[in-house]
Order: sequence, then structure tokens, then C-alpha cells
Amino acid sequence: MKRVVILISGRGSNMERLIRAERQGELAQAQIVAVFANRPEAQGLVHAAAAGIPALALAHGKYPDRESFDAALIAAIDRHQPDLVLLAGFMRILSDGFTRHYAGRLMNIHPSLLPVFPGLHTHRRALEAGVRLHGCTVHFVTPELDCGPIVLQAAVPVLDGDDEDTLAARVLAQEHRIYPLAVRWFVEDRLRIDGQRVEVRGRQQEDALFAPRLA
Ligand code: NHR
Ligand code: GAR
Repeated sequence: MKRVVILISGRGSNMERLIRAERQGELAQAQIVAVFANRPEAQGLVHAAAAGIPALALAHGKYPDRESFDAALIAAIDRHQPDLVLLAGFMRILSDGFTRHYAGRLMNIHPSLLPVFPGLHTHRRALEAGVRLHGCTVHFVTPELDCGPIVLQAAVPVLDGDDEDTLAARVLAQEHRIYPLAVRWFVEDRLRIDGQRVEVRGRQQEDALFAPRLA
């Protein structure tokens, strides 16, 4: 069994999808053992608790600085002895110390085709830039924001008449497909980080561009 901890900040739809995937056996030998939020009002906490998963908020505002919040978060997470920590709509930048502590076992889903549009407001920036393809990326987290080794990406078209909401919804549907798949690969020990690249062992050499259904 691989023990998985999920960090959220809000709605938690990616977390919800991961919980369902775990229950349906889609995450191989994974067990989601805890969910943490940096905001007490994060709606995802309610869902996690209802699913019987320990769910707790550490309000970042109660800590004097980033380092003390991150230290408290590490302590809370490590009580659950995770093999893998997942950022799922987690909106706090993490200190170098935090990312180093979980090096190679910390992943994020980001709503753009990295390395374009790191950071926030990705859908607005994609519309402003006029790109015809947008999407999402699962990557390992390193100190430099949204720059870690890429595991999996899915692309969606930008359509005439799109606004931030319609585009975000199209991307989110792909997030919900690729995050569980990337987690399963990790849990199956099929990922090997080689510099900026991630090798996926035993994977059919299909192009990941258009949201593959890789069994
Ligand atoms: N931390 C590190 N060190 N490296 C990464 O790659 C990280 C990270 C923390 C979060 C997720 C990321 C995303 O997917 C993530 C990747 C928050 C911000 C941000 O600017 C940027 C990127 C991401 C998450 N947060 C503001 C801050 O000052 C707060 C914004 C808010 O609370 O609304 O922390 O996009
Ligand atoms: C998702 O689109 C996720 O990729 C994005 O926020 C949304 C969270 O939705 N993450 C970031 O923007 C990180 N900065 P969810 O809470 O319903 O999973």
C-alpha cells in the first residue's frame, strides 16, 4: 500500500475525483489517508470528512510567516507517513524546505500546458495570449514554481466565444482524467525522474497530447 496525503485550498473537485478513483480501484494500491487545507472554509474538507478521511485545516493566517506554516504542515502531514503528497488546487507557494522534504514524492496539477502560464489566472492569460491549445499538467513539485519534471499533460482547444469559465471547465474535465492516471503510475512505481524528464515505464508510446485513455 502507498499512503497518499492530499492538500487543497477550496472546492476540491480534483480531490473528490481522486477519492472516487481510489474507491473504484483505479489508483492501484493507494490509500488516501488524510486531506489538509490551508483555509478552514475549504469546501473540499466537508467532502473528505464525509468520505471518512481525516480532514483538517491549518489556517495559514495564524502563522507568523511562510516557514512556520510550512513546518506545521510538514509535521501534520508526516504524522500520516505518506509515500506521496498531492497538491490539488492548493494555492499557497511552498518554501524550498517543504519541497526538498518531499522531493520526488510531491506532485501538483496545474491548469496550463507548462512551461507556458506558470502561476495564477492561467485561463485568463491563455485567452489574452490567443493560444488555440490550452490544457493541464501533472508535475513533480520543485522549489521553482510550476517548473518541476512533467509527468503527464492533456490539451484542449480554445474555442471562439470561450470565456474564462467555459475554458476552465473544459480544462478541469481533463484534470480529472489525468491526475488519477499519473497517481496510479506513481503508485505502481512506474515513474523515474531523469533531470527535467519523467520516464514512464511500461507505457504504450502514445502521444499524451490529446488526453489519452491509457489503461
Ligand atoms: N510551491 C513550490 N515551491 N513549487 C511549486 O511548483 C508549487 C508550489 C506551491 C503550489 C501550485 C501552483 C499552481 O498549480 C503550487 C506549485 C499558488 C500560487 C500563488 O501564487 C502559484 C502557483 C501555484 C499555487 N499563491 C499565492 C501565494 O502567495 C497566494 C494566492 C492565493 O491565496 O489566492 O502563495 O498554479
Ligand atoms: C484546478 O483547476 C487546479 O488545476 C487549479 O485550481 C483548480 C482547483 O480546483 N490549481 C491552481 O490554480 C493552483 N494554483 P479543485 O479545487 O476543484 O480541484
